[in-house]
Amino acid sequence: MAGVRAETFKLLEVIYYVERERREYKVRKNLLWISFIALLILSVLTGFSVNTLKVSAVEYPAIMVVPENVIDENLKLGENFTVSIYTDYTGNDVWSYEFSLTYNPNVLGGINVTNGDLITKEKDPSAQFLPGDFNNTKGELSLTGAVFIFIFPPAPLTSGPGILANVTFTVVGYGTSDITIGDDTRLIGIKDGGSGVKYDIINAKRDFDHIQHGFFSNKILGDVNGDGIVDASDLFDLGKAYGSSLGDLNWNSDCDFNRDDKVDDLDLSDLNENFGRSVP
Ligand SMILES: [Ca+2]
Ligand SMILES: [Ca+2]
Repeated sequence: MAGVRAETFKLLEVIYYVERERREYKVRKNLLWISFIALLILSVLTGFSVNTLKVSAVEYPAIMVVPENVIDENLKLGENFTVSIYTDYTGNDVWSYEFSLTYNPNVLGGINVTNGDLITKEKDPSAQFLPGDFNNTKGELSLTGAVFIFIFPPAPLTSGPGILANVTFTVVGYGTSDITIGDDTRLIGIKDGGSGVKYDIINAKRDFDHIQHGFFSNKILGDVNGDGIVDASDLFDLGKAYGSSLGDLNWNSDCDFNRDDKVDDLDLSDLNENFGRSVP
């Protein structure tokens, strides 16, 4: 009898031990899950904040031509259009800007540059706009800028985003033109509320990947070689570049009518639609 009791007791002890182990395992497992989920949440949050930083203007300020692409076959000789030079910078230490542009003088002629809304007399009476000159033989707008004049610090400052300037072109030919922001382009700030040092918030030479150039085309979509007619020779060129992406050996930007850095069915369908058309 005593032996049976001892055996039962032993068995109970084993059951208790197993049960305790099971519970501890469960707790450990739960803990593991909790830390796993916490880690997951943390990584998602971290990833999210990294993504937010990437798109945040302050963290990645840019100077850009807006609109980036002016693609319009109706912009024929003598028609005008205007692009803005814009910054998405949201900091409040902006003191001055300067920029230059180059373009294809066979297609575009610069006719007017006016100050934007970033550095204006409304913001501070000391604002001065210094327009550059167009050289329509070379296709250049020389350094154009605006600045808050000051003698004693603190300097008047403003905050972005805003338009540096508006540039109006007239169409002088049939074809395409890059509208390229020059290396000497800068958005300039002054630290410590206008009492500190001047510094380049954006410097086109240093921060070339913070610059978005512009593009113009009045070619008929499909006219790869720009001879004013969409025909078999354009189809031949597109065939050679078909399936390529920017940077590929057979890449040809003239075949990328919708400017999405790929030559594919979308471009082929543009060519198809206009096949046989020519400039009047
Ligand atoms: Ca052609
Ligand atoms: Ca394309």
